[in-house]
Amino acid sequence: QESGLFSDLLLGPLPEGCSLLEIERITQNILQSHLETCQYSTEELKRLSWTLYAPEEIRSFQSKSAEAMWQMCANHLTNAIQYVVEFAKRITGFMDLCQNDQIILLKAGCLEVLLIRMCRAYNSANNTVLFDGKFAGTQLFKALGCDDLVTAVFDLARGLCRLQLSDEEMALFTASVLLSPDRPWLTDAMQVQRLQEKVYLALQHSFHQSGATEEKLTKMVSKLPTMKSICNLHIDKLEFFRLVHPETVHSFPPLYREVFD
Ligand code: CLR
Repeated sequence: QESGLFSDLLLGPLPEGCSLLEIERITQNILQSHLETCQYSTEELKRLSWTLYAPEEIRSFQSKSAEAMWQMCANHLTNAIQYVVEFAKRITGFMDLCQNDQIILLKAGCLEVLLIRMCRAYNSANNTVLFDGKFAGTQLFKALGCDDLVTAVFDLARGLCRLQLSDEEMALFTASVLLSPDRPWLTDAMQVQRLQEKVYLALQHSFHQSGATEEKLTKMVSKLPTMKSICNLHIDKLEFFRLVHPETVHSFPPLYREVFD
């Protein structure tokens, strides 16, 4: 475990006005916000994790129309996005941003946050994820006609799962992803950057305290490009689906359309 004066020196000075006390306050605020808005408690997920779909149920999902399956997934994603919005609102400092910037950060970051959160609801022992009350493998989503996207999402979940993030690490990581100052069209990117720096320090601090190595943080950060490409692939798939079924996309939840369409 690396700790003490050398690692403090390597981490560099804390930004102005960011004492250890403040870092601890930020950590508690973000951890609590995460726990209150993560949709399923760890115990609930554990209890559900062996509730699998039966073969005939899987077949019935597979024989749904693409429209019906897209609609169902869009509904579930929209529901999950609402929890991410609630998470953001509870982060100290987020509500101090202008409304324009709040919306930009949420639109740009909510799917990435969901992809990170997904690993809580993912079982790597059998490559399944919680979907509509039971655990489902990739084949259940066949009717979407997006096998490459679905496989990429599951692969990412498996990779993130391997890191065995604690709730505190996940809370701080999702918050720092949400508070990315490089999103296009931000009015006050500096204000976002100051917030993100503090969250990132809290994340580093959390790693040092738990005895985790810098390598874990590096691995987490190295997943970001994959997440970005999954977000882009999702936009592409939606665009193509809209060409074929414009009326279905029209009936997707307004929040889903506002974020992705
Ligand atoms: C992510 C973590 C959230 C709860 C949640 C809700 C909906 C789930 C999502 C999680 C994981 C990914 C998911 C999604 C519904 C459909 C989607 C299973 C568990 C799959 C990968 C299909 C995406 C297809 C697109 C074309 C819409 O707290």
